[in-house]
Amino acid sequence: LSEIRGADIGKRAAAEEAVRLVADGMTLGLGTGSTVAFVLDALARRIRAEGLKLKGVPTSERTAAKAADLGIPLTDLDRVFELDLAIDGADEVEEGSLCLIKGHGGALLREKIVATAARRFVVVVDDSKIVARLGSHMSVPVEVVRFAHVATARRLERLAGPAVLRRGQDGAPYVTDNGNFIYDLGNPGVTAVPIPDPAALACALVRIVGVVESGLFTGGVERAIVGAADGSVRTLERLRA
Ligand code: A5P
Repeated sequence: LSEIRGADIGKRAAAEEAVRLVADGMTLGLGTGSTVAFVLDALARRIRAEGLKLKGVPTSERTAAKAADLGIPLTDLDRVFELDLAIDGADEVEEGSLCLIKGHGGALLREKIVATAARRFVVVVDDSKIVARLGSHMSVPVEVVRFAHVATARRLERLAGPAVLRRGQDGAPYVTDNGNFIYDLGNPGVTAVPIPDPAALACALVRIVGVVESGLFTGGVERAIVGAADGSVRTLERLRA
């Protein structure tokens, strides 16, 4: 198995396990990313096979488009205020606390709003995403309003080290579904400094004027379903805050 294929097998295995938690009549938060794409496929299969009546709230335009293509009925949080279950991917999952880094797919703000509206929040990942300490491999995405974003980035740098404006493949700044920019904080590929207190950093980040939200998710994850390259699945529970 190539490495990429192995990760895909793990993602699909985790996704299919998570979709077993879905019951008829549920309202669902639908995350964003390649692992969630497998969730949507599995959900569509269950809708077709079992005639489940479900409604999903997508966390991105990308997820909304794929769900609509697959025939998954959609709604929004202006109509449904509380969701039974949200399923989403992550970029890093800290073992024990189940704190997350999210947003490398650019959807962190809607993902956090949807996760917060859900009674149960389940994360699906392949095993490469599990770390002992958050920030071991990945930078922390922060969504920032465009107005005065360079000044906001300076404040981010004073708090947390290098802040790099995310760019698309065309070299232009990446713009989120909400019309904002993203700065990626820290340089884990080079410095790999784990975050000592993710909850404290998350609070400090959103106190900076101009910051909309950070990709640090601290608390609220019920379980992480982790798929391996051999197709096996294990479940991590939260052991500490
Ligand atoms: C989207 O903004 C992210 O939070 C995704 O959940 C994350 O990037 C995981 O994506 P993959 O499932 O593609 O790894």
